[in-house]
Amino acid sequence: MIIDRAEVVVTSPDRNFVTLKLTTDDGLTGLGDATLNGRELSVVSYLRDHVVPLLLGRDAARIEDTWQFLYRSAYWRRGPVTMAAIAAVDVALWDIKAKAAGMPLYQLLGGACRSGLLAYGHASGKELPELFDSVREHQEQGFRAIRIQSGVPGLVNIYGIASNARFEANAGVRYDHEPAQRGALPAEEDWDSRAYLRHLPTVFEAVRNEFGPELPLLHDAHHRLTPIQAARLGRSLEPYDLFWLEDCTPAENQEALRLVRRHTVTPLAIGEVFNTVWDYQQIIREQLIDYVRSAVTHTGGITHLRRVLDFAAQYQIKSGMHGPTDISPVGMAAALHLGLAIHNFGIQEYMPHGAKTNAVFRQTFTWDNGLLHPGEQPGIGVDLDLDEAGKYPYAQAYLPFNRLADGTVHDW
Ligand code: GCO
Ligand code: MG
Repeated sequence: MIIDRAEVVVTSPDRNFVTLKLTTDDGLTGLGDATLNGRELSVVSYLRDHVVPLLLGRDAARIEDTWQFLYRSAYWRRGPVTMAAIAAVDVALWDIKAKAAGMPLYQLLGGACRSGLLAYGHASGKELPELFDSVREHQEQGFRAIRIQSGVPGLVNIYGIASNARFEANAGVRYDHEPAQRGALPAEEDWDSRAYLRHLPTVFEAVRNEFGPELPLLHDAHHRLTPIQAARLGRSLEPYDLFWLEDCTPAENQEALRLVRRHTVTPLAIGEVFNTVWDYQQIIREQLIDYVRSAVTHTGGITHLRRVLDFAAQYQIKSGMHGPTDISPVGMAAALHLGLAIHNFGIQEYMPHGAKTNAVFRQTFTWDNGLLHPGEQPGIGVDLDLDEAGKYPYAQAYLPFNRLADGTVHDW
């Protein structure tokens, strides 16, 4: 099992994806997702220019050693580009090892802890009727937990709201919410925290009145609030019994969450932009969160995210892995194997990909009665069709950014 080929494949079926494909001298192949939304080519360069030359000739069986070598020998540690590149290598090696063992990856990780993974989908609407329709559509698709994002009076373009117009202008595909847009410049969105804080509790009240008390509801504040605003939001949403409130503050200031926690019992989820266990050190040890949002793709792969989740488990903190459309089917498959095997699984975010993406990445996962399962094919269960991938060259795309009414740039 010597690595003798390493290819970095960039394809843009419905959006950009970066995939690492490793091939061993005995013909086994492994895939890893290295997609970093809006900054894809930096990871391509990191892999092609600096990592691929180090992989050729290495023993593919030595996953932990390769992880430590890539992390420690670079000297410049952590960061989204580095950790996405290491994640891609790590997942590709786990894929190869599981194929060599003739097992689906979750078996190699210790076997299933449950029959399937509870997943949540994204309902959104500018106004309540549109939002209610979106919730109903998700229930019809089988979702048993639903994220709620709503328009805010006075704001025109805001995070989390699906828009047909946007996708006609983009790839012609309507995802529930896909923020990155093709083009030479990032789109500008609007923000006003006071208007949002006034409006959101009324939305949750209306949704609870319409759909009853049982449906698990989630919400993403997308890093926009100050600690005291986040505390107020958490408290004002308590009557509506959220499954979680996500990214209430820009949590690279881990201490901010002490203040939020002091004021609210709404469960908190954080971490989709984190990439190592060090980003979680204080908030896990001090029990300032309830769910870890990191994706396998952005957190150093199966090897490192498992370490984060094992640390979290000591504090009854659960997984809530990031699963938007910018996590490729390869990254999603890795998440499903890990989620099935760990004891402290909480919930999996699930935004289905478009038809073109599914033709590039052929998958074995199943979606049944609100539960995801990675399937039984040896490895992670994804095959990359290089002919299909070749049809869709990279297209420049950016995530949007926010400005306040007076023109100040705000956290997006
Ligand atoms: C989520 C996320 C996404 C991100 C996107 C950025 O909770 O799913 O916040 O919507 O904005 O993944 O690339
Ligand atoms: Mg989020």
